[in-house]
Amino acid sequence: MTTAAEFDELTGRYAAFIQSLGVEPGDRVAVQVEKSVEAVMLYLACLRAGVVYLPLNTAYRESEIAYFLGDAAPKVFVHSPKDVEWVVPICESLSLANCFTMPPSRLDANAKVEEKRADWDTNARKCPPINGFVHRGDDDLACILYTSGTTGRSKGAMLTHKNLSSNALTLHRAWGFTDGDVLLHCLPLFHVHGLFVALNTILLNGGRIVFHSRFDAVAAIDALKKATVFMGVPTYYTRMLAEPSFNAQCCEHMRLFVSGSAPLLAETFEEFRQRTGHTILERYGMTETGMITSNPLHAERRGGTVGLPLPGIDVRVARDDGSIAMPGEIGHIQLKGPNVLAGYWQLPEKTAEEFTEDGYFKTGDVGMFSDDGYLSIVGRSKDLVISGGYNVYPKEIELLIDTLDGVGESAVIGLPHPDFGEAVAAVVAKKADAALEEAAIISTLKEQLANFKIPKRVFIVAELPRNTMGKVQKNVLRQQYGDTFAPKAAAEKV
Ligand code: MLC
Ligand code: AMP
Repeated sequence: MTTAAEFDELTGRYAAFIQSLGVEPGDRVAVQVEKSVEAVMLYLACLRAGVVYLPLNTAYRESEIAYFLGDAAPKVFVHSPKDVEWVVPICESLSLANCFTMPPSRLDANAKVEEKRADWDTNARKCPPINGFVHRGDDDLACILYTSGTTGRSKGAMLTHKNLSSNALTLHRAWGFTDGDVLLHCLPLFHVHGLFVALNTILLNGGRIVFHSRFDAVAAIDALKKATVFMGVPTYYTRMLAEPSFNAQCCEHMRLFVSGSAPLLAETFEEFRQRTGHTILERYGMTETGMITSNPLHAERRGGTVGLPLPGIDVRVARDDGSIAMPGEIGHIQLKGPNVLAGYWQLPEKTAEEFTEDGYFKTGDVGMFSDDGYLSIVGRSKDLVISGGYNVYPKEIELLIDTLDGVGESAVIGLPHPDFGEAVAAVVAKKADAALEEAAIISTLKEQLANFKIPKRVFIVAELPRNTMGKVQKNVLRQQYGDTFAPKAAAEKV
């Protein structure tokens, strides 16, 4: 167990170590490490030292990391010791001298000297802690989180201290955090959900955290008896429901279950209520904006909706011509508020494109308000697949598949999947006479892309369907391959 006093002291030491490396306010510290208490302390130490924290998904591969480090030009990179072999050459090529390792749990006394020399925690613990924190203003950058883009190029969302603090304060109030709350934390630490929504609210509460390094349904169910609040993506809920032993008794001490990052199916919402007596509270957000809407804590939590705009956030649904849609009318979801990002890192033009002329951020989600103000998301205007809560932009994968020998063109789509909600699949049109194999394409992609982006199936075809304008009809493909992962189809394939 780590106490609050230890946290205070150790984040002070980590912050002092950051300063000793010559990292100044505004400089970036990039981090790609497994989930651990030390990783949480590093995040907080960056905020205390006034530097910009840049977390990276542990699934990212060498070429992806090379891009992020090249783009963000951090002063420090903290990574997993298992990746040393490929990290060192990247850092050398970028003249990034301050590279440290952070293993999933603290180095034991028997660790080799060379491991300790590079180990972040071993070095940082030697520094006398800083007092307090380096003052930063509301509009100063706190974090950069990369999010993939429809063009295939990832963009760094620049989040300010105001973005983080306003959202944490709002959620803390909206979800009724109180003395004695204990959060069961199973989410990854490199995305908005696990890092800001879950951590910031419970830290603000001064509450305890039951900390799991990854989500495991059986372990999570067992830990619910020690917790009062749980947050997860819909896959966490379907996996818990798949455990026959999961019932109301397991949730006796629980006060609140929150779901987000991807659509919660109506059947999951209902089954959870029947099995546990708890109504999941669904909320909606984005990397660029933190949380936007939430179902209410005390009033009706309406399944199939993402609830009401959070206090202080102005959410509207706009028609194609920019005018405001009526309740019940589908349109583009846009918002304004203290939670909206400062812009994309070094991409002022891209930033401008994502805002309307009157300053509303365009989410790329399509939805509608009910008469009484509940928002429903009915689709996306952006070509995006959300798999197990991770965003996958088809363009990035298509660009890579199209470079492979024998490929004419490709279309990457999301298909309904019982575990991940949506799963990535690729339809590849081969060149005449080319011999393409699904397994070979998948294994080539695995070398270059994070595992959650790898298509679960690749279908090889002679040509892709097109409309009269010549545009590939992804809707036709989604229909054609729609039952690929349906339980029945999967059973037949075995
Ligand atoms: C893992 N795999 C996935 C996957 N996660 N495939 C598709 N989608 C995913 N999300 C694959 C791996 O590549 C591997 O394939 C196999 O599944 C097993 O890997 P694993 O690591 O053992 O999987 P597991 O631990 O079970 O992880 C699944 C998961 C995890 C659902 C628990 O993905 C997860 O924790 N997702 C949460 C994502 C999240 O935090 N999103 C928030 C974004 S913030 P193979 O072939 O190698 O065996 C955001 C804003 C907001 O969206 O509103 O919150
Ligand atoms: P990210 O870029 O990872 O932050 O993902 C943001 C996207 O996740 C949003 O634009 C939505 O498309 C989606 N999303 C988040 N929460 C929900 C939800 N509760 N229901 C449906 N989609 C959601």
